[in-house]
Amino acid sequence: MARAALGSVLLSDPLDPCCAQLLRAAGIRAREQPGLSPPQLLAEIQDCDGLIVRSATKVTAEVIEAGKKLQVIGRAGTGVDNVDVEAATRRGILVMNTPTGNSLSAAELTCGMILCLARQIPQAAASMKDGKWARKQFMGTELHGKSLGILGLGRIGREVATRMQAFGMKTIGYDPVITPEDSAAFGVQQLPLERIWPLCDFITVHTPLLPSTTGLLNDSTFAKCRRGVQVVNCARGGIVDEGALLRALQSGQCGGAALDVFTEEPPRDRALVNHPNVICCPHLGASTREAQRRCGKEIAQQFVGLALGTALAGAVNGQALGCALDPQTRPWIALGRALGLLLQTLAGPVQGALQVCTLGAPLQKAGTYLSPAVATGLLEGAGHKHVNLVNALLLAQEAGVKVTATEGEAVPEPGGGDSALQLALPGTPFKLVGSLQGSTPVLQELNGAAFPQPVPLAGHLLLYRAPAGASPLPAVLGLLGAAQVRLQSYHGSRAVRGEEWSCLGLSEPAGALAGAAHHVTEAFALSLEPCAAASRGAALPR
Ligand code: 9EZ
Repeated sequence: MARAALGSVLLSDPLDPCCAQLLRAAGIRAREQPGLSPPQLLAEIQDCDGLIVRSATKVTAEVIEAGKKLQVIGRAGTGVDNVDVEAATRRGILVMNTPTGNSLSAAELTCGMILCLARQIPQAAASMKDGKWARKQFMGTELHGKSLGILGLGRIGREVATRMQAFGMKTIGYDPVITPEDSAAFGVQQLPLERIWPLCDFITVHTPLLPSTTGLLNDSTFAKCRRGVQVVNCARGGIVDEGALLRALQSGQCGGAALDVFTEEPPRDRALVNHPNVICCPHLGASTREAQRRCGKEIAQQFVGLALGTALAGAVNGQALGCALDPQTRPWIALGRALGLLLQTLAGPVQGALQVCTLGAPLQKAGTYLSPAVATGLLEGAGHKHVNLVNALLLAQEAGVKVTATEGEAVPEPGGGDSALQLALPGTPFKLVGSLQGSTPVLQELNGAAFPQPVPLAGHLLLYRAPAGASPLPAVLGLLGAAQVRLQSYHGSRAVRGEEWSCLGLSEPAGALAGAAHHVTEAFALSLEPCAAASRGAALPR
């Protein structure tokens, strides 16, 4: 495949200078054009291979459609709230972010908020600026010995925990994906949420915004808290339900809240911002030079890794793509694609269920990247243009193919290793089994007929089935000779139900050999890229 790489990348927001420097050092043209108007952006994006944004640029479906050459969109920061990921995925455009670059800055702001809540520092400062000396109004609480509930124990939650432990706080918490042993290592005792609520003097949230975390603090959970609990949200607007928070503040059930994020930004409803026990910032969690520099550097490094085909980090919609860069999994992706293409060639327009079954321990969980690989081959075989590992499953679903991945036990196959990939169309005879020989994809079995010598899935192939013992090969060879096509390999299957399959490797595409159909029951031609041309160096391998 041609080395597509990344020619030109547009940086449409203010980013740390190191971002453009790192791109240029890798031979990528970096165009720094912050502050473009939406029409200017639509014009500038047309000839760009990549786009990097921070928060200001809204990467809408319209922008994505205008980016005819666009292969990758990077966000220098956590989350991709300002990118239409669905529209990008449909176009096969990879979306990346830098999930960790902001963590320390977010954790530090959170700790600052906890200290501010405990001593009402912002309110006291405002009172001083207002010309007052109001000492009685600002009696605070000491953090030492108080309990801090940390909901979400990823990178930010644990940095908050270790810092607040230095103030003598007891840190308890909950996270469904972190084990109690892991959290004990950074001094957080995990408890079920129902036990956490009544124990906390302070609660801070550090979860992504998901259906399961939206309104994590609500009327019902506030009611289970200690009276006067203080709450911090420096994560995502909506994790603390804003209506419930206002009601809890008004009743005194909540003694104070610190908000860096809002469901609507900037918030048009100012009721929370104006409440005397609320302190707040305009989404400043990542607003440090260090975090900006780290995110700018990380997104540039991720673009360079992609351009060189060496690594894929921070991908939001490209799990399968990352596996395509791994030398261990890349041949399996090539196999999936080849089997998908072969299935499409044999079965014609595929509709309904397509089962992708991975056999053997080495392919555990491989369905997540082999399903898109199979779908890529299937859609390419059906004539779809612009299919890649990013959009294949979405496009397959829209074409009426529901790909399901399952896992099974490996059956030792002649010449195969201890793992295999099986495709089946339930309710039809179509079933393919393939594996790898070294790093070459091979076909082991076709509709139940095993090949004693597995068939390399590369180059130009002619497959046909004929009654067992009919020996149409001489006639087919005659046709090949007449068409000046050389035979490079021959593989025959065992007989099943009185029939045998033959697979011929040819020097030229076998399309002209439709005449073979006179000598056999059924014939199929397909061409696959030579294995060696796997996707090294391409910006977006298929
Ligand atoms: C949910 C969570 C944490 C949480 C954290 C993450 C998916 N998920 N859910 C409820 N990463 C605390 C309470």
